[in-house]
Amino acid sequence: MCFSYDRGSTFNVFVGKGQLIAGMDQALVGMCVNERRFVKIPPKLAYGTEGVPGVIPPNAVLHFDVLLIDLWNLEDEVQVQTYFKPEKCPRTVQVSDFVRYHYNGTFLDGTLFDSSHNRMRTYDTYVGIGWLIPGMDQGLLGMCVGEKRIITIPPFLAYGEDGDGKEIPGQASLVFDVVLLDLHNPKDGIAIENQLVPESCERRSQTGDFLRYHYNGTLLDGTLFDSSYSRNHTYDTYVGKGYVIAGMDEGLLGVCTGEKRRIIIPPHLGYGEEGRGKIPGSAVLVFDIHVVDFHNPSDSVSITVHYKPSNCTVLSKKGDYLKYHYNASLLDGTLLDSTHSLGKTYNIVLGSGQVVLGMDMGLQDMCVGERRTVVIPPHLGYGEDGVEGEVPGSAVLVFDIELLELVSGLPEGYMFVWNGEVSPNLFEEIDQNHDGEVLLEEFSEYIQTQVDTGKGKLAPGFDFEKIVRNMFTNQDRDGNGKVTAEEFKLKDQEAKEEHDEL
Ligand SMILES: [Ca+2]
Ligand SMILES: [Ca+2]
Repeated sequence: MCFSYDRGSTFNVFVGKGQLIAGMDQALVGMCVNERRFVKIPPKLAYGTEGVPGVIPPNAVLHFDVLLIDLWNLEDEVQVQTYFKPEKCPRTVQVSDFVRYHYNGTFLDGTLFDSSHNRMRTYDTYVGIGWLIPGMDQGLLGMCVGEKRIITIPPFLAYGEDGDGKEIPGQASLVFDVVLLDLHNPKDGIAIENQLVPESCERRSQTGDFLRYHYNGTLLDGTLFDSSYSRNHTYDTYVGKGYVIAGMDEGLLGVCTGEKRRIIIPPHLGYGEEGRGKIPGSAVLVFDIHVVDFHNPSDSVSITVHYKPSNCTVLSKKGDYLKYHYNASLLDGTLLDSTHSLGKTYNIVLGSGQVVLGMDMGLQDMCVGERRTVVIPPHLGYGEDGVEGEVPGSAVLVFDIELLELVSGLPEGYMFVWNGEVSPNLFEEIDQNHDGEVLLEEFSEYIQTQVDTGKGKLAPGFDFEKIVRNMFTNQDRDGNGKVTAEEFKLKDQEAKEEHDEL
C-alpha cells in the first residue's frame, strides 16, 4: 500500500481526467476540503485481475483513507469575499497604488502558513504591477482602507507547481484574510478636504509667514499618532521654509486665521518609507488642523479706525500722557485682558516703553474720543515667549482701544519746562537757607512750588519724586548730594545743548 502521509507530501491530481484509477476518480467527486472518506474500490475499478507486480496482487480490493486538503479547477479565478466595508470609502485600490495591509495566510484546510500580524508589521507593496503573486495583485484591487476581505487564490495564480520553496507546497490554493490599512499613489500630491473658512478672511497665509495652529494627526485607518490638543499648546512654525514636512508646508499655505482644514499627505511628502515614532513607514498622514493665527516677521502694527470725532486736531505723540480703555484679545477671539473689567483706564506716557512697542506705535496720532483696533504681531508684542499663563508665545494681539484723555507732553528730552521767563537769580531762589548749597529737599520743594503756581510744568505721567531726583542728580556733578552755584552754572551752560535740566 502507498500512503501519501509516508511520502510526506500530498497527492496532487486532477479528478476525472484518467490520472487516477476509475474507482478513485469516482470516489473523490463531491468531496469537500477537510472531508475524510474511507473508500473501498473493487478490482475492476482498480488494478483488475493483473494488479501491479510487486505492489498490488491480482484481484485486490483496495481501501483508501482519503483526506481532501485542497481543491481547485483550472477555470477558477481569484475569489474575493468582502466581510467588512467601512461606511466611507472615498478611494479604492487601483493598479500601481501603494498599499499597506495586514493578512493571515492559510491553506484551504485552514492551516496557517504566514501572518503579518505575527510579525507585527504591515505588508507594504505596490499593487497590480507584478510585485505580488498574480492572485494577490488581482484580489486587492477595488479595496478601500478599512475593508476586510478573504481572497482565495488557486495555485496557478499563486506559487504554482513548485510552491515557494518554504512554507507553501506545490499546487496549493491560498486563502488570505486581508485588512487594508493604507493606500496612496506615488503620483499623489497632498489633498485638502473638510475646509471650514471663516466668513471674514482678509488675509491668507503665504510662504514665510509664521503660523500657530492646533492639529490632530491620524493614519488613514483612524489611528491617532499625535495631537497638539493633548499638549495644550499650538504648533508654531514658519510656512513654506522646510521647517515641517513638505506636505504640511504646502497644506498650510493659503489658510485664513480661524480656518479648519484636513490635509492628507502621502508618505513621499511626509515621513517616507522610514516613518518616524508612531508613524509607520510609507504611511499616509491625515492632519485635521485649526489655524489660530499667523503673521509675517515683516509685519508692522495694523490700525483700523472705527470712530474719529469731528474735532480731531490734537493728535497723540511721543511724550503725551494718555488715558485709554482697551480690550486685549487673541486673533481667535480669546479675551486676554480688559480695562473695562477693572473699571479704570490704563495710563501711560506714549513712546516711553511703558507698553509693548506695538502698542506705543498703535496709540500714535490718535485724538481723544477716537476708537481703533490695533493688531500687533508678536515681535512688536510679547515675542516668542509670551507672558506665562496669559499670552501664548508668538501670539498676534488685538487691542480695541478708546482714547479718553490726552495731556500733551513736553518737547522731547525735557522733564520740566518754564511757562514764562526764567528768574535770573535762580540758584539763590532755590537755595532757601542761603548756605550756598542746594539739597534735594530744597530742590524738590522749589520745583513743586513752580508747578503749583503754574510757573513751570513737569513731563506728564511720571512720578514726581523720580523726576526731581533725576534732575537733581544731573546737577550734582560730583555726586556729593549738594548742588553748588558752580555746578549749577556749568549745567546751565550745557543745557543749551542738552535738555533735561532747568
Ligand atoms: Ca541750601
Ligand atoms: Ca555737588
